[in-house]
Amino acid sequence: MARINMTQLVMALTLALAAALLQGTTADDHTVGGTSGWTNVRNTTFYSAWASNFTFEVGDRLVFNFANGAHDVATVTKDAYDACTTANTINLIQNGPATVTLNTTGTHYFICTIAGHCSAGQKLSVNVVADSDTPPSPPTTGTTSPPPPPSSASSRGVAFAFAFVLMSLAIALFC
Ligand SMILES: *[C@@H]1O[C@H](CO)[C@@H](O)[C@H](O)[C@H]1NC(C)=O
Ligand SMILES: *[C@@H]1O[C@H](CO)[C@@H](O)[C@H](O)[C@H]1NC(C)=O
Ligand SMILES: [Cu+2]
Repeated sequence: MARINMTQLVMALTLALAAALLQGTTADDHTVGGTSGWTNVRNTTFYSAWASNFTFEVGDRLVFNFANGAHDVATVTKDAYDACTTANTINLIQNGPATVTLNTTGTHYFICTIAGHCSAGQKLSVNVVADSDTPPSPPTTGTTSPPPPPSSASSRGVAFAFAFVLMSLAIALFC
């Protein structure tokens, strides 16, 4: 008997979808430097500016695109990052493209060890935070059931588009 207000229904659906989307995020790949890749950009703010566009979570991956021999990816300490020294390199990857999984929280430091590149700006520091999408702990009682598969990036994209359409409809109904 209750009359359903169409606008309220759309708003409720949109909110429910938004909540589902926030829980559905998965590990992301971040292509370092975007289309420029991992190169001697001769610009000391370039990679920090790139990194400032993203939130890096445990489980995310950095993809360093470079040609073998032209560059490399050294995982280093903060001191080595600041001074561009290669003596105490923690890990060195010489084959590109290279994918590095961010396994721990805190700041991770990467430089290129080819002479002159780091000091010219080919260095990256990323602050890694806890995964926002840690699944809730399973119930301690009852039969065990497999966890639901994480939603794929493409299904999230479709859901985002759907949410956008619903939001536009709600706004159109209000105005
Ligand atoms: C250096 O990189 C920053 C960030 O991408 C950019 O805004 C700036 O224009 C660049 N500087 C030069 C000289 O290209
Ligand atoms: C991150 O964890 C994966 C899987 O355990 C491992 O293969 C990889 O070497 C780790 N990466 C680093 C930088 O420790
Ligand atoms: Cu280099």
